[in-house]
Amino acid sequence: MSAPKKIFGIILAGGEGKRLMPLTADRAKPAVPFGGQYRLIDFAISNLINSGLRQVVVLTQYKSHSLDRHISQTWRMSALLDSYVTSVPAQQRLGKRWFSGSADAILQSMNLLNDEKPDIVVVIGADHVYRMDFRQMIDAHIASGAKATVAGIRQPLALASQFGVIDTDPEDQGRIRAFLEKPTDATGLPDAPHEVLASMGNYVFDADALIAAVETDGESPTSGHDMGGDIIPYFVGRGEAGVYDMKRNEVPGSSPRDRSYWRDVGTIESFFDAHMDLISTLPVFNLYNTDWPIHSQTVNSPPAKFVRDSVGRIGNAIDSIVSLGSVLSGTHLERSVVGPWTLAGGGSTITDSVVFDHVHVGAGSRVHRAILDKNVVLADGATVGVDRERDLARGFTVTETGITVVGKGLYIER
Ligand code: ADQ
Repeated sequence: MSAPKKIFGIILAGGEGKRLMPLTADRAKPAVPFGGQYRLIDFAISNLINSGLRQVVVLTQYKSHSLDRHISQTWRMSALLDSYVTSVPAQQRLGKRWFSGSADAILQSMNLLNDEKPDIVVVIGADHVYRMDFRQMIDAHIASGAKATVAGIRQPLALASQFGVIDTDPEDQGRIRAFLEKPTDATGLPDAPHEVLASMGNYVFDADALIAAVETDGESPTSGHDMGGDIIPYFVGRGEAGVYDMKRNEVPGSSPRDRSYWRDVGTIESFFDAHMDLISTLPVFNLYNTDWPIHSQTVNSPPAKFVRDSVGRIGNAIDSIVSLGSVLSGTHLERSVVGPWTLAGGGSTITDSVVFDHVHVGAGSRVHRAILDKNVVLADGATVGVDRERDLARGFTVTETGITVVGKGLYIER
């Protein structure tokens, strides 16, 4: 039997997340709150830790303060074990410049690989909601003999321009024969013309091959220094890239429904839809799988509370998630996710919405199909998501399907 491989995890967390504005106005996309008490990066880190990885670095860059704080507060306990999860900010190790792309982020962090000398490097994005057992992907990578393995999942053809699209050799389904980053003219799969095999942005590499690839890429003046745009095509061109199909993935304790759950939450619409997935009665993504916990900051907060207000109106919640520290006093909440320490007053209604932490919803106000960022305050009797034109006139973002987004700390008048 061969000796166990030493595995090192790198989470790429330096992207801007422009399409999630205004939620990314002053935080990095991986630090955007999700599902009440989590932040997006908790899904990536939990998947790696639950898969047995013990050394994980998070490469940060853009507006990283709240992300760094969250990582150190949530994951500091692991320092007691033979393991660590640390965030590493851009340090301009190769001259006075920030990361020019995700491959450059790895090149500039080469000291970490030189110190640890791993055999295998798992490189993943930080902005997806999913459940994945990376042990299976690592085993498949080693068994295949590929130098780079890309995780793939089927997605609608209409979304092909948002993803790296994988084309496999029909004679050898494991090998990638072409990889196109965000093509505008993709064609569907032979057995499913309306679908493509999309890259999930998660990769497993032989460490020495990854080092050689990013160093070669670093010397190219024409490269975009991007993992999807440059590094994966480099391996494909050499016939050294394989695919790991997410459908094979079975995570301990998950039901057949949520087994292959994966969502890119890069847009307001998909971010909103992923929340609605959480609150369905039989969730396609189940947070209650104790065999595969999604770890987050344990806030020292009292339980959520639902009470009548001073005139006897009932505070209740249906098909919803309510986080610790929140109090619904005479409020009706339906099909919504509420973060920690949010207070809602008598006679208010919140429907089909995502409310972050420390939001104050005044008495008699109404919130519908809206995302309210942290510290938003609604005056008594105020409305959001009810009148599209008024929301636009007040400077709020309103998506094509009518989701109103209110940025951090805004005060909404009646
Ligand atoms: P995108 O998500 O569009 O596509 P990108 O913007 O490079 O690609 O982000 C990938 C990850 O790298 C994100 O977690 C981001 O935060 C991080 N990142 C980006 N620039 C960085 C930098 N300069 N420093 C550190 N981290 C950085 C990718 C793949 C596609 C794939 C989709 C799946 O390129 O092939 O289909 O993910 O969503």
